[in-house]
Amino acid sequence: MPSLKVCLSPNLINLFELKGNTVVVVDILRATSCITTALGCGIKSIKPVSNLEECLALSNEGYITAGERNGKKVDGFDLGNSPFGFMDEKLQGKKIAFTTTNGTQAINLSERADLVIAGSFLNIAAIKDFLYNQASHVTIVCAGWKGMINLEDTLFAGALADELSNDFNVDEDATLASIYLFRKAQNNLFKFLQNSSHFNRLSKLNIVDDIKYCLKFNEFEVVPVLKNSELVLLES
Ligand code: 3SL
Repeated sequence: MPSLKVCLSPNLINLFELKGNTVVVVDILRATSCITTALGCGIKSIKPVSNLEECLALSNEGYITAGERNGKKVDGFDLGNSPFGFMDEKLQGKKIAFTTTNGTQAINLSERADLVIAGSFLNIAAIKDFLYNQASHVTIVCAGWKGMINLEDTLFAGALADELSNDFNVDEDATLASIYLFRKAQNNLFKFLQNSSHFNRLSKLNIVDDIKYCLKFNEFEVVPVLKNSELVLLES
C-alpha cells in the first residue's frame, strides 16, 4: 500500500524522501486557494517565483505579476494575493508570475518530487480522486508561516489524509495529529481558526472575506500540476 505523510512545515522538508512521491502543497490562506481559483477561472498558468525582483522582471515576458509580502499587495504588481482578484474575466488565458511569503516558496522547495500539485479546500475532492487513482506515495507539504506550523494547512492535511486513510498507509504522528485536529474542527472551520495566527494577521488587514472563501469546499474540480516550473491544469 502506498504511504501518505504530512510535512507540517517547509523547514522539515529535508526529512522527507520526495522521490517516488506526489507532493500536495497547501497554503490555505491564501496561495494555493488563489492558484485553484485562478486555474478554475480560466487563467492559463501560474509560475511560482521565490523573490520579488524575479517576479517583476517576468512582466517583460508577458506575465501578469501577482503576490504579497506579509499579506499586502506588492507595490508595482498587477494583483495581490486575494482569490477574488483572480476571478476577473480579463485574466482568462493569461500567464501569471506569482510570489508569496510562504506558498510559492513551499512549491519551489518541493520540486524534487516526482509530481507537485496544489491543494486547497476549494478543490479537495478533485485532489483526493486524483491521488486515489494514481496510487503513488503522497507527501502533503504545509506552507505554514515563515517556517512555523499553522492550523489551516494542518486542517487541510488532516481532511485529505482522513479521506484517503483506507487506501494509504497512514502511520506517522504528524499525519495522525492532522487527522485528529480536522475531526475536532470539521463542523466549523471558521470558528476553529478564530484564534489562529494567520486568521488574526489577515483580520487586522480586513481580509476576512478571503478567509471565509478559502474555507469553502469543492468550488472547483481542478488539479493544478507543476509542469516545466508552471502550474497548469492537469489535462493540458
Ligand atoms: O504566505 C503565503 O504564501 C500567503 O498566502 C500569505 S497571505 O495570506 O497572503 O498573507
